[in-house]
Amino acid sequence: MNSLALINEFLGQPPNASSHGYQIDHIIEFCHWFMAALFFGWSAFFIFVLIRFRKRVHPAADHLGVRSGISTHLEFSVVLIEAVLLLGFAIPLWARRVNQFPPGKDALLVHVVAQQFSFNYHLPGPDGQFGRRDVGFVNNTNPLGLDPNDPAGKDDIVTSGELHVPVNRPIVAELSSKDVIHDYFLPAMRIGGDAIPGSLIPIWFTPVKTGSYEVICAQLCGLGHYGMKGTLVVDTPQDYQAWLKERAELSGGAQPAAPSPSPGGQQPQNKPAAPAASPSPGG
Ligand SMILES: [Cu+2]
Repeated sequence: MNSLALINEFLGQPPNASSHGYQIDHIIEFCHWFMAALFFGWSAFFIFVLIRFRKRVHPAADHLGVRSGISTHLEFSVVLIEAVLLLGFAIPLWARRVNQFPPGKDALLVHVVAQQFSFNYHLPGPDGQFGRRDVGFVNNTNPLGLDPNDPAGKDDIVTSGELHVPVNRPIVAELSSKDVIHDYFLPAMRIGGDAIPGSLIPIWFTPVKTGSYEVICAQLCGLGHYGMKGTLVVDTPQDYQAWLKERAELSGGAQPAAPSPSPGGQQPQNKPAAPAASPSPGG
């Protein structure tokens, strides 16, 4: 077992399954060894000071203090190492995540819509185009509010809880939320991002190992937060196509009966009607 696997196991991290994850593991690993060195270094210094300046040998206080420059050099080295970690590794790694998205054609785009307490997924289906969504169409059978009148949305795939992705292909997940702030976290992929109502936040990663991985919500989002888990299944391209086909058939069969909004701009039937007269507080 190498030191990386050792630290991972110690921290309870699942093994990395994404192309960039080893870089994050290296930073985590280095930080932990560095902190361990600081811990032992400062502990040894503390014990040294207790003995060296004990009262029996120094009955009167020495107000001049330390005259050697060694502590300054030590402090400066620690600051330097921390600056190199931050400026040389952490910030460039983060910048690559947020600035260098894979080109559109190579990547697979998935819309992830969080809600209390599950993650919904919206895929474009065989036509490669996402159908329009509107909050007015949201109901129990149409959790994402797909517009039933938009032809681009007819073949769209909407699923909840489990997402399949093909291996070795960049995945861009565009995060949003229907209610409160959630966080779409894929520990094995070493990536995560907040899902914020009213925002679209893209994250990307490339899975490099097939298998089944845990998806968790990493923001305390309500009473059911502890159970807000899902599964990311990384498939071979063949298995992924089979899953897509299966989902497309299921979605096609279960397409919500169009609650077509009438041309007059009336609310869809399923949406609770606004109260005619809301009691004004204190009125
Ligand atoms: Cu949540």
